[in-house]
This record gives sequence, C-alpha cells and structure tokens, in this order.
Amino acid sequence: MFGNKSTIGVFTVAALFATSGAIAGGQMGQTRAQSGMLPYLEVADANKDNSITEAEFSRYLQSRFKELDTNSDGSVAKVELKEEVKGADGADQTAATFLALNDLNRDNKLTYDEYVKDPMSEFALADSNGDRKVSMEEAKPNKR
Ligand SMILES: [Ca+2]
Ligand SMILES: [Ca+2]
Ligand SMILES: [Ca+2]
Repeated sequence: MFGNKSTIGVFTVAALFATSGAIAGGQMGQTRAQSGMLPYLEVADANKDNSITEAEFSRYLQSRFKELDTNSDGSVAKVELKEEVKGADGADQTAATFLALNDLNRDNKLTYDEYVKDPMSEFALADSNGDRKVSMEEAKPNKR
C-alpha cells in the first residue's frame, strides 16, 4: 500500500512543508524519522489542543503556499521551491523531486490544488478514526 512514491512524498513533504530551512537544512534524518503527520502537528495546531482539524490544516497549508509563492503569481515554480530548501543537502534534488511528484499537469509549477493534494491525503490516512481530526496519537508514524 505504501510504495516508493509515498515514502519519497512524505519525506519531501516533511522537508518542504514543515516549517522552514531549519528542518530542511541539517535535520533531514530526523525529519525522515518523524514523517507522517507529526511535523504538522507542531506547526498547524492553531489552538494547541494537540490535534489538527481539517480546517486548521487547510489554513496552515494556505499560509505555507503563500510563503512559498514568493512572486505571488498563484503558483509555486521550481525556483521558488529551491529557495525554500537552499543550503540543505541535495536541495536541488529535493526541489526537483517534490515538483515531479506533485506537478500533476506537468507544467513545471504547482498550483494550490496540486500543492495540497499530497498532504491532504496524508491527513486522511492518518485520521484512522475518521473524525476529521488528527490527534497526537494518530500522527505517530508507526501506528500503522
Ligand atoms: Ca510563484
Ligand atoms: Ca502544475
Ligand atoms: Ca482522528
């Protein structure tokens, strides 16, 4: 069920989404170990109740997308992704892989819909009791 694509997707998503260069640069191994929804739980849980609702998650993704879209043209190009992960090991490759995995229509940039598709399916997978919230317990990567 979780093939190679999914593993790479989670890894690059963690590196690119979680907070910033702090995670992308220098803590790659740790980020990989903590994949799943845990990186999001720290940053997207707006009311700090140790769970993320769909609404919180989507608000968080919207603000991240705006940050990534540095020229505010409504899409995130490879150069904008590279800017986000620069300084990290294999930054170029990370940006290229992330783009390749998420750029569904292959126009070399990510629209908001393309950008959120992967994390939103992660969210749905992690929400094992189907209450449209991901709790701390559900976010742990090894629960499956
Ligand atoms: Ca842009
Ligand atoms: Ca695209
Ligand atoms: Ca849940």
